[in-house]
Amino acid sequence: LGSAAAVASVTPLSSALAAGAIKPGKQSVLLVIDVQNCFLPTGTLPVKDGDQVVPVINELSKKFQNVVMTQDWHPAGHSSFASSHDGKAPFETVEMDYGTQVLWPDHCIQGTKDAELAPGLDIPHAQLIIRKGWNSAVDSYSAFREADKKTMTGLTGYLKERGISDVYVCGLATDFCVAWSAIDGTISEFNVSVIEDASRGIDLNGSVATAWADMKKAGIARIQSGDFA
Ligand code: VGL
Ligand code: ZN
Repeated sequence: LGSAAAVASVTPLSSALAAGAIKPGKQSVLLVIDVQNCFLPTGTLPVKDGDQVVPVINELSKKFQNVVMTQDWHPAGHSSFASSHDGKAPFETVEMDYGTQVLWPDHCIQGTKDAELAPGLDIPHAQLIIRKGWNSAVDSYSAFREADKKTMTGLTGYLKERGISDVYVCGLATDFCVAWSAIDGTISEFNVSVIEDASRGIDLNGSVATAWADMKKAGIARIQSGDFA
């Protein structure tokens, strides 16, 4: 009958990262992006299967001492809303001072139920919730820096002051707030990884594939929740 040696001989060699290799320490943070009602399938800017990240992130968060979350947090009439631009529909674009802006349905309005964190999210030890997109004239996909590419949110300083060097990003949406946060994290000189199965994308015209290519170019590791010990 099958000996231990026979079993060992078929151990796969393919995985770049051994399952269970990552053990986050005090220099690591889990950055949970925009897991809010607005981005769940029943929200105002639904992300397909967005609700499926919730149990994955809950389990993952138990492996981190440090957890920071973000909340997309727009005033009514925000300039990223199609409803603020005459003749524009959601998912069209407009030119702003700071570049091309995708226009969205009204979403994540400050103080509304839609903007609340997903009710299933269970991360009592999260230490900071950073709200972004509150400037009515400037969007902020990134947790680190507004879309003008100049105005910092304060997250870089917070993490550096706490001695954190390794940032693990997950949440919604892979191709917008997750990717922009990850890339800005590398600009702030953190070691950044994105946890693919703890994230979901919106995918406008192939934007998920573009985001992964851009993140690869930036040196960001593409990992899975199963890569953690
Ligand atoms: C997001 C579009 C608009 C996101 C936020 O969280 O990815 N996307 N606002
Ligand atoms: Zn938004």
